[in-house]
Amino acid sequence: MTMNYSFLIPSLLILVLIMGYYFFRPRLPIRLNRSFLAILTIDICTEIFEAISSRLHETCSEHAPWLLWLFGVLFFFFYFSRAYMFFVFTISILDARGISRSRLHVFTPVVYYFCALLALTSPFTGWLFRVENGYQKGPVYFLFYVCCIAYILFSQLAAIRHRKELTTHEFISISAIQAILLVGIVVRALVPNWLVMNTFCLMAIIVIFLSFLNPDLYMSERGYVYNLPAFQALVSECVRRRRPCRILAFALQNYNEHREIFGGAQMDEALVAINRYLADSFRQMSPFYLRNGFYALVGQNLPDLDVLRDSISLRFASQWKTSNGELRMTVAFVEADTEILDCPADRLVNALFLSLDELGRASDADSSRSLTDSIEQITERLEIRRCLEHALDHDELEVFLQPIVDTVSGKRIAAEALVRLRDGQGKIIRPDLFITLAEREGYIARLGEQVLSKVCRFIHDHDMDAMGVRWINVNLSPLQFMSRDIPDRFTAILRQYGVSTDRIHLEITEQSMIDFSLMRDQIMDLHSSGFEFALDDYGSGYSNLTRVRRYPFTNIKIDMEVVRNYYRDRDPLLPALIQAFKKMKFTITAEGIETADMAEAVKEIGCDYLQGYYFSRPVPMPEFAAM
Ligand code: G
Ligand code: G
Ligand code: MN
Repeated sequence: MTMNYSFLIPSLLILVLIMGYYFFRPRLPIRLNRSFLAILTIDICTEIFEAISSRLHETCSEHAPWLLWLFGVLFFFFYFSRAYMFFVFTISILDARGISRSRLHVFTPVVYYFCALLALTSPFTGWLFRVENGYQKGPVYFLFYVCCIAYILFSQLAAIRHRKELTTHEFISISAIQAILLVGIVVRALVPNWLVMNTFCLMAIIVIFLSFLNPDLYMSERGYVYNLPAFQALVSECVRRRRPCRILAFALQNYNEHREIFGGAQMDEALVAINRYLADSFRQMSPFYLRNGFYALVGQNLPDLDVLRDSISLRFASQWKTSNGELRMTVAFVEADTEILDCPADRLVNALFLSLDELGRASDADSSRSLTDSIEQITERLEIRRCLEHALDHDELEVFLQPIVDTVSGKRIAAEALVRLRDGQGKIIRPDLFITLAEREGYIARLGEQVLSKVCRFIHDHDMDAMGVRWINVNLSPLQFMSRDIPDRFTAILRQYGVSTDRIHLEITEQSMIDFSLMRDQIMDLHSSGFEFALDDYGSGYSNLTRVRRYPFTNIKIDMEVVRNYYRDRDPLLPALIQAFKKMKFTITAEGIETADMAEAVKEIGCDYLQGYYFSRPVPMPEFAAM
């Protein structure tokens, strides 16, 4: 049988080209890259041994049998290794996405070990192949196909199992690789002397290269250094494999202000210069541009971080040349050691950004801090989120009520509902902590609805008139207006408890009163359903009276800081303002009343309602009912 080398030789040449490219371009020290190098190497070896053994087969009468045995064994050994390596590569992709290994992966190498052993022992057993007038198939030669097909199946199963964690593009690429390999096996079985499997392997390698290893996927758009996805991949691999890795990150201080003053083009030039400086000066490390003027250097055996920091500080003491002149920037550093920190990679990266954000805004140049504090902060935030999720799921948010007192009668006339959350030990978590978190992470709508439901249940269960309580104020976050159906949902909740809308006043803080038309529409909608509105914390934000008049507020709550300032200085501004508001038919509530004197002072200038610790702190609902 004569062999056809016209597929094999071009494949080999292209492989050498890809290999050269791989070494020439920058590459991250992660497992994905090493697996790819392993595939390339094993594939090149397989092809070389296939070429040699095919040639030996054609000219077998001229060679000693041991030579045929040797290259036969080498060929089969590498052939099995290649099939296995393609599978290992699929696992590395999953690994790079932080997908943990399953039980499947424990026994998958077994097929490979078995086949490799079969190849290595063939000279003694003759099971896989024999040397007899060239190569002859042994009784278990079919395992040659079984092994390849098994690993193709394993790869595809792993991809299907983790379909959700992969992007569509990744999933399609992995599937395409398996399809190409499978077609290769079939063609090879049909026409073994064409040596065509190598071409299909090459195609698979090209798909891998284009989809997963193209260095441009991992390089910063301004060149020379890696980007954020590369940083996440490297750090998560170090953390997961407990590979010691040290990070020196730094922030260009006031980066955004610099960008505004000097312009994007100039700043980009400076960043390119910085990238180049980092890539040239710290060759033994991986330099990254993260975002927003944040950089990081990562290395396994970094030299002393202090020395590194000093050398960067020194460089930043002088200018960066741009085409229009020179730019000077200050930096501040964050240091981290993944071994010492011992926390999940995504938390580490979040904490790093938290620190860099702070340092980027601060002005103490060349300062340096360790990541430990930010990690604690992030951990605390996660704990708060856990408690919040639990409370939302189990209807366990607490609502406290603080009385609002009528200045004329001196009796309570209303209340403000204030949400409370407890941690695992029953300690109250500060509302400003969990409300901003709820707003940032998308829990605020559920939180608001649970508070409203509990307030409505309270109204339903009690004789409000007997308690002298005419309405209850409920705080609204501006983010709650982002869902279109808030008017419907609110009226539905009231209907469920048979509460009429005039029992509920909705508070919106002055700071959140940005002009945003959806919010205005929704407020108008809610207002026409009968809800009244109060403007909360007046005087703490931009006091634009024109804007206030565009909304249907009936009550204005003077911020406690403003009340306190008036009580101290008796500045005539507040009385004048209150007179103006009263002419506009607003009622006025003074917040933060802590003493009888304060109550007297604000009563004199015309406030209608008072709220504060002097009358009562916010208290649990049963306590409020018993007052
Ligand atoms: O009592 P206290 O520390 O809870 O209030 C802190 C802040 O939390 C207040 O400014 C108040 O507006 C806000 N807040 C309290 N309860 C709620 C609520 O149910 N929803 C929203 N959006 N904010 C609330
Ligand atoms: O921002 P808003 O007005 O919605 O929140 C009211 C906040 O003010 C709540 O945190 C409440 O606990 C607090 N508060 C209420 N009365 C007083 C008071 O007399 N003194 C102080 N320091 N805080 C008060
Ligand atoms: Mn309020």
